[in-house]
Amino acid sequence: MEIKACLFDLDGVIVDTAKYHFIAWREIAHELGFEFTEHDNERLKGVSRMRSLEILLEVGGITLDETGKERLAEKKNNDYLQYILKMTPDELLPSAKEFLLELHKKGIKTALGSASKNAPVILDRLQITNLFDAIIDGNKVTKAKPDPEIFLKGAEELNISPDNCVVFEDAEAGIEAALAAGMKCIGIGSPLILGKANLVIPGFEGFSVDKLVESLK
Ligand code: B16
Ligand code: MG
Repeated sequence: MEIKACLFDLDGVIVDTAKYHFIAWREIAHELGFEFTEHDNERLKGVSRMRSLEILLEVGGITLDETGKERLAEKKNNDYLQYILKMTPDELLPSAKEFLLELHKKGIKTALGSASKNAPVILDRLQITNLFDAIIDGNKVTKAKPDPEIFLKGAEELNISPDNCVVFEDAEAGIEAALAAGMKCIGIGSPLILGKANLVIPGFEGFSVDKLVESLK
């Protein structure tokens, strides 16, 4: 295949925001009177804010009406924002920025495809907004991953056909979304969880555009 664009998930691929999501959700669980563990938090990765709250309530065995849910989701987000507004470029995952820069140098387009409605703030804090030719975040989609909508919109904004696109994802639902979009997919993390991807790497350290091209031959 000819690679004309790379699309990136944010949390778990470019930066680890999961730790801040965890602190903010755990605080909500404590207020409701139950414990929320890091193991439980794994279920929230790549999932929308409202769906995350529903999973949290499921863990605590709590039922709430829509107004109650809206109030808690807003409270969690206000807490979470306090953490991400303090983020610095040091929090970029190793070699992620270097890989984005290499893509630009080689004329390969880039897009963000993140479920997070806070993605623009995070990119700004990390000082990498200008490294993306298109930004598709949770405000621009109606269907969550594994639906391919987010990546198809990214390809459309870049004006590149899905068969010339490669997605980088850390969540199983994201890999399914990429494959359903007709794109190739590189998993970031463990092959045990991301086995459906075309290739799984632990991160961008030691990775390069040449290695990407070679692996998709
Ligand atoms: P927000 P990604 C996802 O980011 C997170 O993995 C997930 O835990 C979070 O609930 C979701 O963003 C929504 O985030 O509350 O900021 O809109 O992996 O899709 O980049
Ligand atoms: Mg992710």
